[in-house]
Amino acid sequence: MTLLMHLTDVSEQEWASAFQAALPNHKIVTRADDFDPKEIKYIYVWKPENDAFDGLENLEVIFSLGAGVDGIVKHPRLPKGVPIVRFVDDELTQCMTDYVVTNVGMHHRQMTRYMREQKSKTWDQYYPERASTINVGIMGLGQLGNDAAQKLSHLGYNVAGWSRSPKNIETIEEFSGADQFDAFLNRTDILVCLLPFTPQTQDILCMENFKKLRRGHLPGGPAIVNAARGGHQNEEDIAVALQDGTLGAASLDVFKTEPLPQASALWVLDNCYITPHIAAISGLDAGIKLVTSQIARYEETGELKHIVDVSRGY
Ligand code: NDP
Ligand code: OXD
Repeated sequence: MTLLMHLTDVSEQEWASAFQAALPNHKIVTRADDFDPKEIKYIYVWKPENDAFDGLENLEVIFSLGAGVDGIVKHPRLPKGVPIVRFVDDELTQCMTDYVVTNVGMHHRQMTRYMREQKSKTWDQYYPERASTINVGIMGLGQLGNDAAQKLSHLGYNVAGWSRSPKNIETIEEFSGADQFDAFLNRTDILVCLLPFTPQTQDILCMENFKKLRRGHLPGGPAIVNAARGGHQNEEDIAVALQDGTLGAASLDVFKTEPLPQASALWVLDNCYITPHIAAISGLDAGIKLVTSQIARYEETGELKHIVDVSRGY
Protein backbone atom coordinates (compact mmCIF):
# COMPACT_ATOMS: atom_id res chain seq x y z
CA MET A 1 0.00 0.00 0.00
CA THR A 2 2.73 2.47 -0.92
CA LEU A 3 2.03 5.90 -2.41
CA LEU A 4 4.85 7.45 -4.45
CA MET A 5 5.25 11.21 -4.95
CA HIS A 6 6.45 12.07 -8.46
CA LEU A 7 6.17 15.85 -8.49
CA THR A 8 8.37 17.94 -10.76
CA ASP A 9 8.81 21.63 -9.75
CA VAL A 10 6.87 20.95 -6.53
CA SER A 11 8.17 19.88 -3.09
CA GLU A 12 7.68 16.11 -2.91
CA GLN A 13 8.79 16.16 0.72
CA GLU A 14 6.11 18.64 1.75
CA TRP A 15 3.36 16.58 0.12
CA ALA A 16 4.84 13.30 1.43
CA SER A 17 4.83 14.57 5.04
CA ALA A 18 1.25 15.79 4.74
CA PHE A 19 0.13 12.49 3.17
CA GLN A 20 1.94 10.50 5.86
CA ALA A 21 0.04 12.40 8.56
CA ALA A 22 -3.27 11.81 6.78
CA LEU A 23 -2.61 8.17 5.83
CA PRO A 24 -0.78 6.67 8.85
CA ASN A 25 -1.42 3.11 7.67
CA HIS A 26 0.15 3.65 4.27
CA LYS A 27 3.79 4.02 3.34
CA ILE A 28 4.53 7.29 1.53
CA VAL A 29 7.75 7.67 -0.47
CA THR A 30 9.38 10.33 -2.60
CA ARG A 31 11.69 9.66 -5.54
CA ALA A 32 14.67 10.33 -3.25
CA ASP A 33 13.71 7.47 -0.92
CA ASP A 34 14.76 3.81 -1.17
CA PHE A 35 11.83 1.68 -2.28
CA ASP A 36 11.04 -1.32 -4.43
CA PRO A 37 9.05 -0.16 -7.51
CA LYS A 38 6.91 -3.28 -7.15
CA GLU A 39 5.53 -2.02 -3.82
CA ILE A 40 4.01 1.10 -5.41
CA LYS A 41 0.22 0.87 -5.59
CA TYR A 42 -0.55 4.59 -6.02
CA ILE A 43 1.38 7.44 -7.61
CA TYR A 44 0.73 11.17 -7.20
CA VAL A 45 2.00 12.94 -10.29
CA TRP A 46 2.79 16.38 -11.67
CA LYS A 47 4.81 16.76 -14.89
CA PRO A 48 5.97 13.12 -15.05
CA GLU A 49 9.52 12.40 -16.21
CA ASN A 50 10.08 9.74 -18.88
CA ASP A 51 10.87 7.08 -16.26
CA ALA A 52 7.87 7.97 -14.06
CA PHE A 53 6.10 4.63 -14.39
CA ASP A 54 9.08 2.34 -15.04
CA GLY A 55 8.99 -0.83 -12.95
CA LEU A 56 5.67 0.06 -11.27
CA GLU A 57 4.24 -3.37 -12.04
CA ASN A 58 1.64 -3.26 -9.31
CA LEU A 59 0.41 0.27 -9.87
CA GLU A 60 -3.38 0.52 -9.40
CA VAL A 61 -4.18 4.26 -9.54
CA ILE A 62 -2.50 7.39 -10.93
CA PHE A 63 -3.55 10.54 -9.06
CA SER A 64 -2.91 13.83 -10.85
CA LEU A 65 -1.85 16.88 -8.84
CA GLY A 66 -3.18 19.00 -11.70
CA ALA A 67 -6.65 19.54 -13.06
CA GLY A 68 -5.07 19.29 -16.50
CA VAL A 69 -3.82 15.78 -17.26
CA ASP A 70 -2.23 16.32 -20.68
CA GLY A 71 1.26 15.64 -19.26
CA ILE A 72 0.11 12.23 -18.02
CA VAL A 73 -2.14 11.21 -20.90
CA LYS A 74 0.56 11.85 -23.52
CA HIS A 75 3.28 10.12 -21.47
CA PRO A 76 5.23 7.79 -23.80
CA ARG A 77 5.29 4.93 -21.26
CA LEU A 78 1.90 5.40 -19.60
CA PRO A 79 0.82 2.03 -18.18
CA LYS A 80 -2.24 0.79 -20.04
CA GLY A 81 -5.48 0.30 -18.13
CA VAL A 82 -4.40 2.04 -14.93
CA PRO A 83 -7.07 4.64 -14.02
CA ILE A 84 -5.99 8.28 -13.89
CA VAL A 85 -7.82 10.45 -11.38
CA ARG A 86 -7.73 14.20 -11.90
CA PHE A 87 -7.83 17.11 -9.46
CA VAL A 88 -11.31 18.57 -9.03
CA ASP A 89 -11.75 21.00 -6.18
CA ASP A 90 -13.97 23.98 -5.35
CA GLU A 91 -11.10 26.19 -4.19
CA LEU A 92 -9.20 25.64 -7.42
CA THR A 93 -12.37 26.35 -9.39
CA GLN A 94 -12.96 29.56 -7.42
CA CYS A 95 -9.35 30.72 -8.08
CA MET A 96 -9.74 30.12 -11.80
CA THR A 97 -13.03 32.01 -11.85
CA ASP A 98 -11.32 34.90 -10.00
CA TYR A 99 -8.66 35.00 -12.71
CA VAL A 100 -11.17 34.86 -15.56
CA VAL A 101 -13.54 37.44 -14.07
CA THR A 102 -10.64 39.83 -13.37
CA ASN A 103 -9.27 39.59 -16.88
CA VAL A 104 -12.60 39.73 -18.67
CA GLY A 105 -13.47 42.79 -16.56
CA MET A 106 -10.14 44.39 -17.39
CA HIS A 107 -10.70 44.04 -21.14
CA HIS A 108 -14.34 45.04 -20.96
CA ARG A 109 -13.38 48.15 -18.96
CA GLN A 110 -10.67 49.09 -21.51
CA MET A 111 -7.67 48.81 -19.20
CA THR A 112 -5.19 48.93 -22.10
CA ARG A 113 -6.62 52.24 -23.27
CA TYR A 114 -6.46 53.83 -19.80
CA MET A 115 -2.95 52.55 -19.10
CA ARG A 116 -1.78 54.06 -22.38
CA GLU A 117 -3.48 57.33 -21.48
CA GLN A 118 -1.91 57.29 -18.03
CA LYS A 119 1.52 56.92 -19.65
CA SER A 120 0.91 60.04 -21.76
CA LYS A 121 -0.86 61.86 -18.86
CA THR A 122 -4.03 62.10 -20.93
CA TRP A 123 -7.40 62.83 -19.24
CA ASP A 124 -10.09 61.62 -21.61
CA GLN A 125 -13.46 60.75 -20.09
CA TYR A 126 -14.35 57.81 -22.27
CA TYR A 127 -17.07 55.65 -20.63
CA PRO A 128 -16.96 51.90 -21.37
CA GLU A 129 -20.26 50.23 -22.25
CA ARG A 130 -22.04 48.16 -19.60
CA ALA A 131 -21.38 44.44 -19.23
CA SER A 132 -24.62 43.42 -20.92
CA THR A 133 -23.31 44.72 -24.24
CA ILE A 134 -20.26 42.47 -24.12
CA ASN A 135 -20.31 38.93 -25.51
CA VAL A 136 -17.99 36.61 -23.63
CA GLY A 137 -17.30 33.19 -25.16
CA ILE A 138 -15.86 30.41 -23.05
CA MET A 139 -14.21 27.47 -24.77
CA GLY A 140 -14.62 24.47 -22.47
CA LEU A 141 -17.64 24.11 -20.19
CA GLY A 142 -16.18 21.61 -17.75
CA GLN A 143 -15.43 22.02 -14.07
CA LEU A 144 -13.72 25.39 -14.59
CA GLY A 145 -15.43 26.83 -17.67
CA ASN A 146 -18.90 26.18 -16.32
CA ASP A 147 -18.24 28.03 -13.06
CA ALA A 148 -16.63 31.01 -14.81
CA ALA A 149 -19.55 31.13 -17.23
CA GLN A 150 -22.14 31.20 -14.43
CA LYS A 151 -20.33 33.92 -12.48
CA LEU A 152 -19.78 36.10 -15.54
CA SER A 153 -23.41 35.68 -16.43
CA HIS A 154 -24.40 36.85 -12.90
CA LEU A 155 -22.25 39.92 -13.49
CA GLY A 156 -24.39 40.77 -16.50
CA TYR A 157 -22.20 39.65 -19.42
CA ASN A 158 -23.75 37.87 -22.39
CA VAL A 159 -22.04 34.54 -21.96
CA ALA A 160 -21.83 31.67 -24.41
CA GLY A 161 -19.93 28.45 -24.03
CA TRP A 162 -18.49 25.96 -26.49
CA SER A 163 -17.91 22.33 -25.60
CA ARG A 164 -17.79 18.95 -27.28
CA SER A 165 -21.26 17.91 -26.22
CA PRO A 166 -24.29 20.10 -25.33
CA LYS A 167 -24.77 20.77 -21.61
CA ASN A 168 -28.17 22.49 -21.46
CA ILE A 169 -27.05 25.16 -18.99
CA GLU A 170 -29.95 27.58 -18.65
CA THR A 171 -28.09 30.84 -18.03
CA ILE A 172 -25.80 30.77 -21.06
CA GLU A 173 -26.02 30.34 -24.79
CA GLU A 174 -24.48 27.08 -25.86
CA PHE A 175 -22.52 25.92 -28.88
CA SER A 176 -21.02 22.50 -29.31
CA GLY A 177 -18.84 20.57 -31.69
CA ALA A 178 -16.78 21.66 -34.66
CA ASP A 179 -19.90 22.55 -36.68
CA GLN A 180 -20.89 25.34 -34.30
CA PHE A 181 -17.42 26.69 -33.61
CA ASP A 182 -17.47 29.49 -36.18
CA ALA A 183 -20.90 30.71 -35.06
CA PHE A 184 -19.57 30.77 -31.49
CA LEU A 185 -16.51 32.81 -32.51
CA ASN A 186 -18.57 35.16 -34.69
CA ARG A 187 -20.62 36.35 -31.68
CA THR A 188 -17.68 36.62 -29.26
CA ASP A 189 -15.93 39.83 -28.11
CA ILE A 190 -13.83 38.29 -25.32
CA LEU A 191 -12.72 34.70 -25.89
CA VAL A 192 -11.73 32.63 -22.85
CA CYS A 193 -9.90 29.31 -23.20
CA LEU A 194 -10.54 26.70 -20.51
CA LEU A 195 -10.15 23.64 -22.70
CA PRO A 196 -8.03 20.60 -21.96
CA PHE A 197 -4.94 20.31 -24.16
CA THR A 198 -5.57 17.56 -26.71
CA PRO A 199 -4.66 17.05 -30.39
CA GLN A 200 -8.07 18.59 -31.28
CA THR A 201 -7.52 21.76 -29.23
CA GLN A 202 -3.86 22.36 -30.04
CA ASP A 203 -3.17 25.88 -31.43
CA ILE A 204 -6.87 26.75 -31.34
CA LEU A 205 -5.89 30.32 -30.42
CA CYS A 206 -4.55 31.21 -33.85
CA MET A 207 -4.88 34.02 -36.39
CA GLU A 208 -7.48 32.19 -38.45
CA ASN A 209 -9.78 31.98 -35.43
CA PHE A 210 -8.99 35.49 -34.14
CA LYS A 211 -10.24 36.84 -37.48
CA LYS A 212 -13.62 35.19 -36.86
CA LEU A 213 -14.27 37.04 -33.58
CA ARG A 214 -16.91 39.78 -33.52
CA ARG A 215 -15.52 43.16 -34.46
CA GLY A 216 -16.84 46.67 -33.90
CA HIS A 217 -18.32 46.07 -30.45
CA LEU A 218 -15.44 45.91 -27.99
CA PRO A 219 -13.47 49.14 -28.53
CA GLY A 220 -9.87 48.39 -29.48
CA GLY A 221 -10.78 44.96 -30.89
CA PRO A 222 -11.63 41.55 -29.48
CA ALA A 223 -9.63 40.14 -26.57
CA ILE A 224 -8.51 36.66 -25.56
CA VAL A 225 -7.90 35.11 -22.14
CA ASN A 226 -5.98 31.82 -21.98
CA ALA A 227 -5.64 30.09 -18.62
CA ALA A 228 -5.61 26.52 -19.94
CA ARG A 229 -2.36 25.42 -21.60
CA GLY A 230 0.33 27.12 -23.70
CA GLY A 231 -0.18 24.44 -26.34
CA HIS A 232 -3.55 26.01 -27.12
CA GLN A 233 -1.93 29.17 -28.44
CA ASN A 234 0.10 30.12 -31.48
CA GLU A 235 2.27 32.74 -29.79
CA GLU A 236 3.63 34.19 -33.04
CA ASP A 237 0.04 34.74 -34.23
CA ILE A 238 -0.91 36.37 -30.93
CA ALA A 239 2.04 38.79 -31.12
CA VAL A 240 1.13 39.77 -34.69
CA ALA A 241 -2.60 40.04 -33.90
CA LEU A 242 -1.92 42.30 -30.92
CA GLN A 243 0.15 44.61 -33.09
CA ASP A 244 -2.00 44.72 -36.23
CA GLY A 245 -5.30 45.23 -34.35
CA THR A 246 -6.81 41.81 -35.05
CA LEU A 247 -6.83 41.53 -31.25
CA GLY A 248 -7.16 44.46 -28.87
CA ALA A 249 -5.63 42.67 -25.90
CA ALA A 250 -4.64 39.27 -24.54
CA SER A 251 -4.33 37.84 -21.05
CA LEU A 252 -2.06 34.82 -21.01
CA ASP A 253 -1.34 32.70 -17.94
CA VAL A 254 0.21 29.76 -19.78
CA PHE A 255 2.84 29.43 -22.50
CA LYS A 256 4.25 26.86 -24.91
CA THR A 257 7.55 27.02 -23.01
CA GLU A 258 7.44 27.90 -19.33
CA PRO A 259 9.01 30.06 -18.02
CA LEU A 260 8.25 32.23 -21.06
CA PRO A 261 11.61 32.70 -22.85
CA GLN A 262 13.20 36.15 -22.60
CA ALA A 263 13.19 36.36 -26.40
CA SER A 264 9.39 36.17 -26.64
CA ALA A 265 7.86 39.17 -28.41
CA LEU A 266 4.91 38.98 -25.98
CA TRP A 267 6.87 40.36 -23.01
CA VAL A 268 7.04 43.91 -24.34
CA LEU A 269 3.55 44.34 -25.78
CA ASP A 270 1.54 46.71 -23.58
CA ASN A 271 -1.73 45.00 -24.58
CA CYS A 272 -0.47 41.57 -23.48
CA TYR A 273 -1.11 40.74 -19.82
CA ILE A 274 1.30 38.01 -18.75
CA THR A 275 1.03 35.98 -15.56
CA PRO A 276 3.34 33.03 -14.71
CA HIS A 277 0.89 30.09 -14.69
CA ILE A 278 -0.72 31.18 -11.43
CA ALA A 279 -4.40 31.32 -12.37
CA ALA A 280 -5.27 28.48 -10.01
CA ILE A 281 -3.25 26.09 -7.91
CA SER A 282 -3.99 22.67 -6.46
CA GLY A 283 -3.73 23.42 -2.73
CA LEU A 284 -2.00 21.10 -0.27
CA ASP A 285 -4.96 20.71 2.10
CA ALA A 286 -7.41 20.17 -0.73
CA GLY A 287 -5.09 17.67 -2.43
CA ILE A 288 -4.60 15.65 0.73
CA LYS A 289 -8.35 15.56 1.34
CA LEU A 290 -9.13 14.60 -2.24
CA VAL A 291 -6.59 11.82 -2.59
CA THR A 292 -7.08 10.34 0.88
CA SER A 293 -10.85 10.21 0.42
CA GLN A 294 -10.41 8.62 -3.00
CA ILE A 295 -8.00 6.02 -1.59
CA ALA A 296 -10.40 5.25 1.27
CA ARG A 297 -13.32 4.83 -1.15
CA TYR A 298 -11.21 2.76 -3.54
CA GLU A 299 -9.99 0.40 -0.81
CA GLU A 300 -13.50 -0.04 0.52
CA THR A 301 -15.53 -0.27 -2.68
CA GLY A 302 -13.08 -0.37 -5.58
CA GLU A 303 -14.59 2.88 -6.91
CA LEU A 304 -12.95 6.16 -7.93
CA LYS A 305 -14.30 9.57 -8.94
CA HIS A 306 -13.12 12.00 -11.65
CA ILE A 307 -11.52 9.34 -13.82
CA VAL A 308 -9.88 10.58 -17.01
CA ASP A 309 -11.03 9.19 -20.35
CA VAL A 310 -7.63 8.48 -21.89
CA SER A 311 -9.07 8.04 -25.38
CA ARG A 312 -10.50 11.61 -25.25
CA GLY A 313 -7.39 12.96 -23.54
CA TYR A 314 -9.17 14.59 -20.57
P1 NDP B 1 -12.83 19.56 -17.80
O1 NDP B 1 -12.30 18.27 -18.31
O2 NDP B 1 -13.75 19.53 -16.63
O3 NDP B 1 -13.60 20.32 -18.97
C1 NDP B 1 -13.14 20.36 -20.27
C2 NDP B 1 -14.18 21.01 -21.17
O4 NDP B 1 -13.61 21.18 -22.48
C3 NDP B 1 -15.44 20.15 -21.34
O5 NDP B 1 -16.58 20.96 -21.36
C4 NDP B 1 -15.23 19.53 -22.72
O6 NDP B 1 -16.43 19.23 -23.44
C5 NDP B 1 -14.50 20.64 -23.44
N1 NDP B 1 -13.76 20.12 -24.59
C6 NDP B 1 -12.77 19.18 -24.61
N2 NDP B 1 -12.35 18.95 -25.86
C7 NDP B 1 -13.10 19.75 -26.66
C8 NDP B 1 -13.16 19.95 -28.06
N3 NDP B 1 -12.34 19.29 -28.90
N4 NDP B 1 -14.07 20.83 -28.54
C9 NDP B 1 -14.90 21.49 -27.71
N5 NDP B 1 -14.90 21.34 -26.36
C10 NDP B 1 -14.00 20.49 -25.85
O7 NDP B 1 -11.57 20.47 -17.51
P2 NDP B 1 -11.41 21.61 -16.40
O8 NDP B 1 -12.50 22.59 -16.60
O9 NDP B 1 -11.25 21.02 -15.05
O10 NDP B 1 -9.99 22.23 -16.79
C11 NDP B 1 -9.73 22.81 -18.05
C12 NDP B 1 -8.24 23.05 -18.21
O11 NDP B 1 -7.80 24.14 -17.40
C13 NDP B 1 -7.33 21.92 -17.76
O12 NDP B 1 -7.25 20.90 -18.73
C14 NDP B 1 -5.99 22.61 -17.56
O13 NDP B 1 -5.26 22.55 -18.75
C15 NDP B 1 -6.38 24.06 -17.26
N6 NDP B 1 -5.98 24.49 -15.91
C16 NDP B 1 -5.11 25.56 -15.81
C17 NDP B 1 -4.74 26.04 -14.57
C18 NDP B 1 -3.87 27.25 -14.45
O14 NDP B 1 -3.43 27.58 -13.34
N7 NDP B 1 -3.61 27.97 -15.51
C19 NDP B 1 -5.24 25.42 -13.33
C20 NDP B 1 -6.14 24.33 -13.56
C21 NDP B 1 -6.49 23.88 -14.82
P3 NDP B 1 -17.43 18.07 -22.93
O15 NDP B 1 -17.96 18.56 -21.61
O16 NDP B 1 -18.48 18.02 -23.95
O17 NDP B 1 -16.60 16.84 -22.78
C1 OXD C 1 -3.46 22.41 -13.49
C2 OXD C 1 -2.55 23.55 -13.54
O1 OXD C 1 -3.69 21.75 -14.51
O2 OXD C 1 -2.18 24.09 -12.46
O3 OXD C 1 -3.99 22.12 -12.41
O4 OXD C 1 -2.17 23.97 -14.63
